[in-house]
Amino acid sequence: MPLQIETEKEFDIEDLKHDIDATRKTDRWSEAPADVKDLFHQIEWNIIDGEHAETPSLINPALEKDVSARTLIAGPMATGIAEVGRRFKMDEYFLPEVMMSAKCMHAALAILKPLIIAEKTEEIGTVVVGTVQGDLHDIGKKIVAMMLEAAGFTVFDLGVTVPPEDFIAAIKEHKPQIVGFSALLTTTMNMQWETIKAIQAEGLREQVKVFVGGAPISQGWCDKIGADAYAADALIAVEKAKACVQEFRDLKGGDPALHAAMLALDAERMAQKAAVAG
Ligand code: B1M
Repeated sequence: MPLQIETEKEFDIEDLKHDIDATRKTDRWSEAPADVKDLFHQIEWNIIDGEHAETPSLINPALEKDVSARTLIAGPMATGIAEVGRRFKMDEYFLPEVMMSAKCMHAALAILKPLIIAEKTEEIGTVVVGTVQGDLHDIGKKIVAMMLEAAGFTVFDLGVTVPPEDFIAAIKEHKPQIVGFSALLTTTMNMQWETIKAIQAEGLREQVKVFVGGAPISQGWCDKIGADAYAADALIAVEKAKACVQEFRDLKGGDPALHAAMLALDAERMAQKAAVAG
């Protein structure tokens, strides 16, 4: 069976045509009190409009109304940045607008991070995370890192565009049970695999469990590259990380057949490269 390498999750083009206003009819915050609902709409639009200087003046009042940091992240912040992504994909937004929206997300996360981390009550393990080499996206990885910390992990966040050798150095230095790679681009997801191979070549693969995540990543990709766990979002990452430290040996390192096919494909690619190089 030929190996299918997925490059992107499927989008329905009809869905992408709909502005967030169209979904307003469904009244997404219907369970919230009217004043909170209004704030949620403002936070969502603050992110879509990229008005980062105003972000704290919306986040703080929401917290004062006893809205939790987690609700803000999973609610209006998530829907706001998702709409930015949709507009970018439909060429309604360009890079400068996306950068302004990312600044709003960072401004909000700076306020929310200490509140999330204050939830930490126990010490259950160590995790090293980073966004793989070539990739600058870090909003989702920061959320994953702070949720892991709240759950009791000590987290070493290596930042963005992290080369394999930096992951290797961090594994040697911090001796984590888990190392996590985030990738948001179809062009950088392969760096997750390159990093696993580098860790393996260094003789460290047996010492760590490898977690992968990011918008284009899937369980199928995780299985092919021989990673141990895929998490679609921060909460799943936390659940799997907790299970991992409790049942360390049970995570499986991908699907053996798919991984073997991937290795064969890689060997073929390397042979072709070598032939071209002379
Ligand atoms: Co970029 N970008 N971007 N961008 N950007 C995407 C990813 C894109 C899908 C937009 C689109 O076309 N709709 C598209 C990728 C398309 C593709 O690869 N097929 C894209 C592109 C093309 C680009 C550039 C190439 C644009 C250009 O230059 N022409 C460029 C690349 C730069 C680079 O990295 N080398 C670029 C740049 C940027 C900005 C710098 C402007 C900015 C990033 C700022 C920053 O992060 N500091 C940006 C942004 C903001 C986005 C979108 C709009 C939003 C990403 C985001 O923060 N989402 C994004 C659109 C989208 O994703 N739909 C897009 C919110 C966040 C909470 O979700 O990151 O998915 P996410 O994280 C989730 C899960 O994925 C998971 O948990 C998180 C929380 O629930 N998760 C993990 C993530 N990491 C995990 C790790 C784990 C486990 C779970 O374990 C280790």
